[in-house]
Amino acid sequence: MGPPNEQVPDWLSDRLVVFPTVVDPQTCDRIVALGDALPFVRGPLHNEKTGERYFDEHVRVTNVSWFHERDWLFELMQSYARRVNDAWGFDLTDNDPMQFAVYRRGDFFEWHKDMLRVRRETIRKLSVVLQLSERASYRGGALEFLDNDRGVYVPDGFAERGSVAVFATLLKHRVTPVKEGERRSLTAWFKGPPFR
Ligand SMILES: O=C(O)CCC(=O)C(=O)O
Repeated sequence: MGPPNEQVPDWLSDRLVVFPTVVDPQTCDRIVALGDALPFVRGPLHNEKTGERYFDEHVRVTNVSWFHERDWLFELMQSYARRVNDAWGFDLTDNDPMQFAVYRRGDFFEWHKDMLRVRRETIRKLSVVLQLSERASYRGGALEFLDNDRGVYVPDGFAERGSVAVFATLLKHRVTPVKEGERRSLTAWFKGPPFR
């Protein structure tokens, strides 16, 4: 296990922090068992301007289930948001349900931002993603980030099971198609009043 953000380049480190292999395998197993037991639905998309849900198989193919409780799992995810936010200082007052995602062979999620432009009381400001699958158990399925000037960054450390990525919701990211095996992840979003 390395220190957080060892590998993230300077130009991205104000929008992305990676904590390599911080969640132990037993906890990952427990989360997978809980997530797999929940009802799955097709992973939705949201219209950036209206917030309306829609589906587009050219942009996203994944099945997801939802954790609604503010329990130990929420607190685990929140602890990483807090560690990063001590430095970033976003006003965080709220959260969305947490998303447990399963990417099977051929599944993917194209470039997108988690922050919508819809005016609401609270907006998503921080995304926290936990990698739940062993690196060797699937091929493809990489979480990648895009900066319009600098190009694509793939945090290699995040591919290890138990790794956590925390990023600003304006940062474009994608999950490349899974070529073999299955990949599972858990995502939490932390929200606060719109930026002024
Ligand atoms: O599964 C992941 O690694 C990321 C999921 C994601 O990008 C999202 O749900 O917005």
